[in-house]
Amino acid sequence: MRPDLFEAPDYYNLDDLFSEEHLLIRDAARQWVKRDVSPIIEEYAQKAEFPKQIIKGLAEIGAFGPYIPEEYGGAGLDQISYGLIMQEIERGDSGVRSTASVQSSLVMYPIFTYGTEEQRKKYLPKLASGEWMGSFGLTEPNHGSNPSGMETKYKDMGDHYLLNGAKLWISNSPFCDIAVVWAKNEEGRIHGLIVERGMEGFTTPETHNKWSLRASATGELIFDNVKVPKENLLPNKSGLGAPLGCLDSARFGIAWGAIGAAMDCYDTALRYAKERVQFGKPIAATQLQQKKLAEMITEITKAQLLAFRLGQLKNQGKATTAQISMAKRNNVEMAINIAREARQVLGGMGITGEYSIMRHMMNLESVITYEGTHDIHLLITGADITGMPAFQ
Ligand code: TGC
Ligand code: FAD
Repeated sequence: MRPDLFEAPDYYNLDDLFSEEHLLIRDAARQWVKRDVSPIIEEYAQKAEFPKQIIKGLAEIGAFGPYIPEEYGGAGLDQISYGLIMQEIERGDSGVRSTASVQSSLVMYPIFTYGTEEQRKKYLPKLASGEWMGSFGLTEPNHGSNPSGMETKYKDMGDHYLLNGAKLWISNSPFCDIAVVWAKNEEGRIHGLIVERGMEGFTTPETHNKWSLRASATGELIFDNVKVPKENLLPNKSGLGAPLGCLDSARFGIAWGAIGAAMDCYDTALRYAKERVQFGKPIAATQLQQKKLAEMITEITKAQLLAFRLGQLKNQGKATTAQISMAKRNNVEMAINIAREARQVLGGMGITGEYSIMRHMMNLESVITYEGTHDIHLLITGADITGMPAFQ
């Protein structure tokens, strides 16, 4: 892969709206991605392997639990900082951002929000430092968009719970130390349980042959009569609302992250178009390529404004699930469209690993599906504005 020459577009001077702290945090993440992610990520994506050596760096830039209070090892930052960190990481690779999203929003968030003080103290500092890595098990082979139908269940055995079932498509599963798993009790009520690697009957086979998110490890979580200690149940919220609350946080991060992938594709295409000469002039001087580039920067700017306002609302505790859905849906679609257009600007070179665009494009096929598909987010908006859920 070529040297990382990324220059971030800021067409509407959004930097004026960020605090000094936001800019410092963002720039630290940006420099880290340039130094430690860009030079190696293509090779890891090609060989379909998660680069474990970057875990320490992710922890150092505050990517694990940015908004978790410092007393639990988090960075104690606001939501806009969280968004900016996700944006910068996904500028490097969506799969790396996935690892950070899962650790922060889907593992640390539920332990912090629904867990006991003992659970917070036991797990959060180790997750924040990257000493332990977590995964989040909601999706099942028969229940993706409709998690309320989940079949994974646990039984109260007196001194422990007995957990049975299977989760599919789980980011970080092959190497996770713990998994936050959503399962039904005997009354059919959904609860979160912390399952630790090494518990008998718990296995995490890897899912191979992915054409997307190749630098992120994905797998299953299989529970075959796993004895889970009673103190591993997250007691402070139950029902589908508990995992959906985590998804609000992760989807917010994705709305920002997708901007990073789009910015990288745009920046790459702009530079290439200025340098590539055909018919005696740079292709950037042709109207057709300018149309592509001008539309890209317009869409990126709109997405940045949407994310910024959502960040303000989230900081105030006012962002609704439907507002988060709209931003996730809009920004991921924006990014995938830009990746496709940017790939064309590079002609044949666009399909090679010399440039990041094709990797972003393939990654975004997962991003547009996970954390709620593009369709499901449209239906969430539809239900919100009409008051008539059309899921069933
Ligand atoms: P519905 O009837 O709407 O709601 C059930 C209960 O939950 C409450 N609720 C929420 N609570 C807190 N926060 C939210 N955001 C909430 N949304 C809903 C709701 O009030 C209700 O409470 P109660 O007390 O009345 O029971 O549920 P539904 O079954 O109709 O489903 C709605 C739907 C389709 C929107 C939901 O199931 C959904 O979002 N499906 C998509 C599934 C999904 O996004 N899965 C993601 C899996 S994790 C993942 O993909 C990680 S990728 C990680 C990475 O690598 O980055
Ligand atoms: P389905 O729900 O079967 O959907 C198939 C199609 O039907 C989609 O187009 C969908 O939009 C459409 N559809 C479904 N319902 C409706 C409806 N009511 N109306 C109209 N159309 C509908 N899950 C986790 O729990 N943890 C993870 O860490 C995780 N990581 C992932 C990593 C990757 C790389 C991928 C690809 C997925 C991951 N997922 C994870 C799972 C992800 O959340 C699901 O794939 C997603 O929610 C969709 O579920 P599904 O794949 O079963 O598709």
